[in-house]
Amino acid sequence: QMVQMVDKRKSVAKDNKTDSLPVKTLVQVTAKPAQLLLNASNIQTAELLDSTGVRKQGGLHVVMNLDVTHKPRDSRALGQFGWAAEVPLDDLEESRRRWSEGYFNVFLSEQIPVDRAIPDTRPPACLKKLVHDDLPTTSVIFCFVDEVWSTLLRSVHSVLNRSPPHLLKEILLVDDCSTKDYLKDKLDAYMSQFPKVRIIRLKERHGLIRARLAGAAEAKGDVLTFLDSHIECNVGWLEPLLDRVYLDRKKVACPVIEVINDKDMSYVMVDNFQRGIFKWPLVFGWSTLSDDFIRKNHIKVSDPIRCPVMAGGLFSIDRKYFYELGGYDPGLDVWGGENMEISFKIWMCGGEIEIIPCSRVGHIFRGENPYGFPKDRQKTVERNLARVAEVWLDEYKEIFYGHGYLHLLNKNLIDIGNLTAQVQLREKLQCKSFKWYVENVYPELEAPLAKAEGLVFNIGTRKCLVQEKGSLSFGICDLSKQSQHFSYSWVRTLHQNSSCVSPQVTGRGVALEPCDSTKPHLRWLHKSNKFLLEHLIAETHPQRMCLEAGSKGDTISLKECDASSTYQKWHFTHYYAQ
Ligand code: LR7
Ligand code: MN
Repeated sequence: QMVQMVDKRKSVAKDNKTDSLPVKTLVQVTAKPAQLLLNASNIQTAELLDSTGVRKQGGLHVVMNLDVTHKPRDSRALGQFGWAAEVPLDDLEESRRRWSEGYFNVFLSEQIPVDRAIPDTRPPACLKKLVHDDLPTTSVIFCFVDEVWSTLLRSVHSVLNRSPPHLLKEILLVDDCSTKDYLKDKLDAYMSQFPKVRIIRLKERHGLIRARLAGAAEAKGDVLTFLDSHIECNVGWLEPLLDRVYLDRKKVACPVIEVINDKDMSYVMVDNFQRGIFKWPLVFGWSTLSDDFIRKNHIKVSDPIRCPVMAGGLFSIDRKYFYELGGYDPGLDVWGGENMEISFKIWMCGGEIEIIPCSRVGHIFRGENPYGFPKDRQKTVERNLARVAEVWLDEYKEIFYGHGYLHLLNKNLIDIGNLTAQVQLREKLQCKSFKWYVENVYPELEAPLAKAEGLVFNIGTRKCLVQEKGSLSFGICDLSKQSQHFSYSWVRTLHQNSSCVSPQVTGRGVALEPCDSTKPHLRWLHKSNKFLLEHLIAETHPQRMCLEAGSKGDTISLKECDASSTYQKWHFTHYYAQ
């Protein structure tokens, strides 16, 4: 039976490292759930449940697995068992007024016990799964700014109540310079009853990225576990995460992130087989594994799922490994982009990111940030993303910029800060290329390096653009001639190799000059259905200027755009994106 207990999952190909691990003693996940049988119709009137959460009598309809806190549960308490709570009519006004304190139902949250039970949403197979008996310890790091009192407490209680004490080294609360009074003396006093909880106070607002780094610097556990400050850890959440790190210190383990409803505070189970992905321009999202993929790879609901990127807020990572990776880029400000940074870094520099279905944590998803940004929110996030793109995306960064971020290329207007240390780190760690990442970790990503390429056919002259000895002309279209191959890039340049088509300073001529993605005058607007090649700098001018072929098919120049002129219509052989 021992052999059967060894981790032999191969959720995605190439995950065979763990097979060779020696078999050590395996133990049951400590949060062996109490099976709670509830009578759905009786629950409103039920008195206290016994210490395991089991009610002894009654007609039993609903079967739920709840956690094993050894305290009686008041089944009448609001939100108990993760059920939806309702605001009494008389309090609607107040609950609406207080919404913006956290951008969720702060009023309701306050009425819900800080240590409520929630349904055990783990796939049934998890209950039989064993973990190693010599798991590493962890420091749990919560950083927060002006977090709502009740949710901060519920987050901490869920960790204290549902983590095996011998694995929980400490809980570090990093206060990112909150302004709320209750987060000062009152919080100190409250937390002083828990010897494992330590509060670290930052003297100035650092943002969540540097706040996490400050927490990590103080941590003494073998593993760092980062959590948002409005979560509820489910039963048995910790051991499966630590077990993955134990199996391979370069595995970074994320729980399944479930939903604590912002309106009624109910705990909602999420679908299985979801992985973290991104779309351009580096926008995080979830994607469900296809049935086909699940079948072909024999993936079971309890198997780890390899993720191209993590959501960001909730994960366990070996402490020393975190530092080997250089932690986060400390140049990232406040919020955003750090999940992309750490994800690319982990994969490209030899690690792996997994979602562990047997580990589940609820999170309040909010429509807005309940705290201010020291600088403009949009500018902060896009600056962070530009740093990540510059350091990690190689030639693919043009795709990022091409999706609405061309203005970030104007280094005179936007200062994304110094990247030397990050670039050096990538060299020192000998990380793989982004091309490798796309091909091996996230092959589903659509990442064509040009928007269009091939011959540039002019509809009026029926000839193709040619580059000869550094100048532009026309010729009979011939795919076999490299001199006729051009690309239309994501940064909107029309180029052949590193020579870009550029309007001349004087007159209306067009020439070639070395490409430089930061130069706005090298940008052209072209859509496959509009055919024009419009000079982008002209966008703001009263007269829009477009590339036009001379009617004899030998000259090329800039003319006022005229959508009816076939001499201004151009077509590439291949289009990869609109
Ligand atoms: O300046 C700040 N200082 C902080 O300490 C800003 C925030 N914070 C704290 C904040 O109090 C909270 O505890 O940092 C934590 C995360 O901030 P949220 O809850 O406002 O972020 P989020 O849940 O909206 O966003 C997700 O993306 C962020 C990008 O930077 C972080 O990675 C969050 O941790 C991350 N949250 C999750 O991954 C939970 C699941 C969300 C999804 C998908
Ligand atoms: Mn959050």
